Amino acid sequence: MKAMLKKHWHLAVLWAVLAVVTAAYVWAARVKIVIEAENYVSITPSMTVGSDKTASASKYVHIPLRRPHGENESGPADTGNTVYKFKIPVAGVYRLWVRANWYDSCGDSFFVIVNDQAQSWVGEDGTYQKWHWVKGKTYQFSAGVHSIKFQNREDGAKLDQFLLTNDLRYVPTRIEKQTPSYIVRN
Ligand SMILES: [Ca+2]
Repeated sequence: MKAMLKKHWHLAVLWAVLAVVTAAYVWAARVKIVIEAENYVSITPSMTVGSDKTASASKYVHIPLRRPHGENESGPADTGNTVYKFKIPVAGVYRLWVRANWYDSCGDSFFVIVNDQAQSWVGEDGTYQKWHWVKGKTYQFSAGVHSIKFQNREDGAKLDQFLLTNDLRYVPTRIEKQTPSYIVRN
């Protein structure tokens, strides 16, 4: 055994090096982009900024409650929205997460419009009146600059932060740190 180890020690070294390189590559390819909702490129009413000490950086954006609060499927009263731009470093499938606070079951979602094209939505998860992370859909991104728009779908919906990650197993649980290096400001 000793003789065999002596003979093949270079294979063990090679294996160890390969393991480290592979781990480093997998780690480097993992991307998490976090943007504060109030750190938008543009904002269109009725989307507006609100203050709350329990929100990250004490600010959020929201579609204010209307009187009367929308309780039917008549559709949103306006196209109030915020737009964000960000840099995707590695092409792939990314999961959207939003840190949201919904008023009730008639105020618990946003339209999500990626690159002014695909319209989808996020929300309707059944948790109300508290900040929490809501799992969104997945989107295919090429490497480069992209945009995302959160648009009025129901009044009473608040957005604190959102997150995009190509680590599809990642589940955010608390306030995340904003990642300025991925944020495009124009
Ligand atoms: Ca915030």
